[in-house]
Amino acid sequence: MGMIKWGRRSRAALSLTTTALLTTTALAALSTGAEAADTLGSAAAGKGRYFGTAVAANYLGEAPYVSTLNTEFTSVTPENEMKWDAVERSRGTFTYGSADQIVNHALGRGMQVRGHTLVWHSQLPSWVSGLGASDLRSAMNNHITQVMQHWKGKIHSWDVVNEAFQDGNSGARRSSPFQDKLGNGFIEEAFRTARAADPAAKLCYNDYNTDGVNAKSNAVYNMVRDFKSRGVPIDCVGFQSHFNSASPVPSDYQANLQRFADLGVDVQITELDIEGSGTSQATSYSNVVRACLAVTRCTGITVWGITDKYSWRASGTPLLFDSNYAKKPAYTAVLTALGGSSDGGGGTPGAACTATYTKSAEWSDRYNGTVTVRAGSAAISTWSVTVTLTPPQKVSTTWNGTPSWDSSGNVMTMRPNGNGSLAAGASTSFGFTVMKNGSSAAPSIGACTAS
Ligand code: 9MR
Repeated sequence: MGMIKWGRRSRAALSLTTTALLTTTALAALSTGAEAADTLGSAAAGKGRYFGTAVAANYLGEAPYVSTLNTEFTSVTPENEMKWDAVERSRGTFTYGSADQIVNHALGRGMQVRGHTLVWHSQLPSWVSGLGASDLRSAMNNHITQVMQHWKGKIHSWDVVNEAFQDGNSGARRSSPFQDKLGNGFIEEAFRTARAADPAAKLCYNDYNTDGVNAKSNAVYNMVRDFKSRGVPIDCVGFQSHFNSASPVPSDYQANLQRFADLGVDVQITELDIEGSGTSQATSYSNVVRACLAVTRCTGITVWGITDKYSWRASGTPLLFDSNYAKKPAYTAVLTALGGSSDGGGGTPGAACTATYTKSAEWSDRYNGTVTVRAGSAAISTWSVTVTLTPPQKVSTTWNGTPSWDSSGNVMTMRPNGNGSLAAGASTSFGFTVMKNGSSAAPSIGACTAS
């Protein structure tokens, strides 16, 4: 943790010159007593489900990434490391190193692994697209067989075929080397080959824009119904669930999951992320979790990344942890929807706080910052706020709070000195001196977390 030596002292009130203002709000979940705080994984397990995340091998050396992963999640999906271009970049040469890193990390900690993905038109090496039909058929079947056998018995569910249907109203298959050269039968063939390669793995079809009832999901539905009626092996359907304002959580999301489940397959939410922030993002996340819990065969939820910092659409801040790994209101909403409790007890239903930053003084070599923490419409018993600096800035002094630091030394989490309780609407403030070391950048203030 702290790599920095701390000096702390009290100061009299500062004269405030407001030159910067940042406000963030966090909602804290219902607290059920003095037991330890739940995690996403433990709360989901209480409902008989896994709670997973996409993981990138690149970040497994980053301490807060790994600690958040290990604490909160019970399933992982390699974000890119099992795709065709990662594991068989040239024909017949298989490279499993990065994916193995993720698989070993997960299995060593009792997490499940989702395999993603075997047959997909994207991230496909050009040697595959260049093959003629009969060569392509054997390359596809060999790829499925080799990759599945490498992790035989270790993968909970495989996305055997990914995104094979077109967007829009046609209900048609997407053009791809597989579709164009092998015809409609390629999906069935891929599933049959997959069943033979690792009979213990659940075999999923995975797609996006199939989250509500629409032409595309109808086409997938008809395919799954046909597979079930003819005994083609399929165990699950993945609903990616990438949402934003142009593509919000559909009102018939639950009904759509249910109609697939009624065909006799499991349903899984496989790549959930929802662009937005604050309460509206939190509400959408909560709706997704509630929908899954209402469908008996919805066996788990995977979010498409841990932190907004590394999201494939980072600018939309679509995940549960902000770029400083602070829990967002969406996190609390998910935990609450899963029936979990977000603190160690003593919290108040609806507890919330805001954190407002001002630069209160400035000199050539340093500036002072003040953060005012204000309780929302309910009393709170404690709070925490993250303050992230721009390196090589360093904090030299703090007052009116107890700081702790992440391993980078750039992210300070401030908690109260002693009793942190605040009446509804009441405020307190803490302060710090930032040595500029060449950068006058304002700190970024993360979500205020209250309980
Ligand atoms: O998140 C993945 C990103 O890092 C890759 O650059 C991208 C390449 O296609 O794939 C992203 O993951 C996709 C997933 O594999 C399939 N569904 C859509 C996901 C988001 O694009």
